[in-house]
Parts: sequence; C-alpha cells; structure tokens
Amino acid sequence: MTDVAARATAGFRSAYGQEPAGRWAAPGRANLIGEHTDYNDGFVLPFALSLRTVVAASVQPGERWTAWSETTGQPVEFGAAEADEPGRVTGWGAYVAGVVWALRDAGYAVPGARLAIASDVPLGSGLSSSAALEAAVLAALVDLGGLDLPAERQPRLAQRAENSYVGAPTGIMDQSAVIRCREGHALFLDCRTEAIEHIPFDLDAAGLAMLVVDSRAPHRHADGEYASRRKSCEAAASVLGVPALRDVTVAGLAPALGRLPDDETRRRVRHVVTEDQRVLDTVELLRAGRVREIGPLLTASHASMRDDFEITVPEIDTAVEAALATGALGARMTGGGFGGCVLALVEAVSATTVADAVTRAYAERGFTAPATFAVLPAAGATRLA
Ligand code: GAF
Repeated sequence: MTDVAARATAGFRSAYGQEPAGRWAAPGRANLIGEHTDYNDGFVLPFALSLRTVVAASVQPGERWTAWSETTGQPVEFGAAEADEPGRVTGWGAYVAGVVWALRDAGYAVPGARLAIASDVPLGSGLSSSAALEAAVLAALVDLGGLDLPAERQPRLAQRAENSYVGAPTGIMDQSAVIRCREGHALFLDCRTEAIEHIPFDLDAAGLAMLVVDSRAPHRHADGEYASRRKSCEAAASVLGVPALRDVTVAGLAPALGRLPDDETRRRVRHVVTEDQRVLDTVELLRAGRVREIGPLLTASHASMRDDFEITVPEIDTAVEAALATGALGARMTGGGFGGCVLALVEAVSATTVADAVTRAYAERGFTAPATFAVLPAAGATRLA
C-alpha cells in the first residue's frame, strides 16, 4: 500500500479534480498507563504512534464542507445547518462535522473546505482513530482559516466535538495525546489542570521494544459500558464529597472505600485511585531512566482493569498472559477496553518470540488471529511539507 500522505493526496485529486492546498497529519496513540483516569481528573501517560491519519484539504467557497474518505470511497457533504446541530451528520462524517461545530460554537469563522482522508490507524482498535481524525481535520481547518487556536487549546475543542457532536462521553486523553505528543517521549498529562510534561521514553537505548497486540476482538457493548463506568466514578465521587476521584489518594483509599455503598463501586474506585498512583510511579521511573523497571506497574494496571474495573475480555487477557509467560517485562491492555490492543514491554531481541507465543495462544483458544507490531513514541499532529 502506498504511503498514507500519498493516498490522501491521490484521493483529493480524484475526488475534486485539483491539487490540495496542504496536508495535515495526526497520529493514533497508545496509552502507556493511566486508564479511565482522565475523566476522573487524574493522570495519564500516552504516547503517539507512527501510524497516522492524513487529511489533504483546500478551502471551498461558502459554508460548505465536503469530506472524502478512502475507507468508504464516498464523500460526505454538509453545510452550516447540519454542522450547527449536533447529531445531524452521522457515521465517520460526524467527527468532521463535530470539529466544524466545535470551532463555530467557540466563535471561529471556519472556512468552507474540501477534505480527503486516508489513514493507517486501525479503526476501532482502541488506538484512537477517532481522535486522529478529529485532530487532523482541526489542524487543517485552523491553518486554512488562519484561526488563532494554539495547540494547547486544541485538545479541549476536539474533545467537545466528540462529546457533544458525536455523543461519546470520553475524557481528554486521546485528543491531548494525538495533538501534543513529542517523538521519543510519553506525554505526562494532568487531566485537571491540563499541565503536560514530555517524559523521555527511549526504548532503543534500553534494548527494549514495545509490542502492540491488536486483539481484533469484537467490541462488546463498549459504548454503554464506558458510559456506565464513568457514571459509577462520578456517583462515587459525589458520595465521597470530592469533585473527582483524583481527590482520593492511596493513603486515603481505605477510609474512602469504607464509605461506599457496594462492592462494585469500591472496586471501581480502587482501580482509579491506584491507577493514578501507578502513573505517578511510572513517571518517576522514566524520569530516572529506569525504563525496564516499569514492567510490574504495567502488569498491575492490567490486573486492576481486569479484576476491579472489569473492562477486559478473554482475548485481551490471553494476550497479556501469553506475553508475560514468554518473558515480557510487563503487559497491559491499552485504551477504553472491551476489546482493542495490548501493550507488551519486551526485550528487543525477544519481540518475535513473544508475538509468536501470543499468536499461538490465540489459535489454541480458537480466537481470530491477532495483529502484532512494534511501536516507538512518535510526534503529535503536524502540517506536512
Ligand atoms: C477512551 C477514551 F476516549 C479516553 O478518554 C479514556 O477515557 C480511555 O478510553 C480510557 O483510559 O480512549
């Protein structure tokens, strides 16, 4: 397959019969650690992938937006009326219309535009293909319109597109990661203050590799389960009288759990509170250059998602178990859950052995074969030359 930027450009030419004014790219992301902590005002540590979504685009007259995607080969068209009413544009076009809506709602004069979209980010695999699309479209519209919207304010706006136009109640992690990450680094984000720190994450120097296992498991009720986890957390914070679960510390966890009404809520809260601490501990180790020591924290995070937050599925747990049994230093599901991908931190020399072991374990259990590939921390959204 040709390079994704070339595909976006070729798509633009064939859909619109002209050259695009420019091309903008945004990556997918993997979250190293800190799951379901973002909407609890907590901490996350994602990194961007070299898999990217590219939007080739030009201004078109009037308040009209036309978006062509290589996935469907069909253009989606909408005007100001559809953009201004959340829910009017549906399917993948909602992510494009949502960005136009969020910009207009914030008072920006958004230029009409023609867009052509190509992507290497696997769809629906928990690697933030939707945030990549939002961020690439946003970067294109901001540049084409000369809009005054600095990078640090873009994640919130892209998140509004997803929450209010598309209707998915996600947190701020994915949009922050795909916009603000830096090559060779993980992004330490405080989701309450939006303060960031780029944490060096040099796998090569440590002789390590990060293996991604795309479980290819069908997402099972992911949207409803995500929303219900979020509701439980918010209800628990309200019982505890704190603005968000971020305000419960590990030291204060035992008394907090004693005040909660049922075992399920206690387990949800325990996940979030201990996960925030695991992010802080991981950051400390990375700051000290002790990359290989983060393995146990990753594995503990997985156990917490499996047993306390209950967001894993058999394919995901199988990948983690097989990776650990073959010598991975740590392994965990990444992303919202109920399918998606596993990250396994492995010795670079044993990446293939671990990947083969996971593939064999899938075959033994009769699961669809997974996709496995190694990743390195890449840069966030950018305009291409
Ligand atoms: C999804 C959401 F979009 C994020 O905001 C985050 O909550 C994540 O699930 C879980 O950590 O990717």
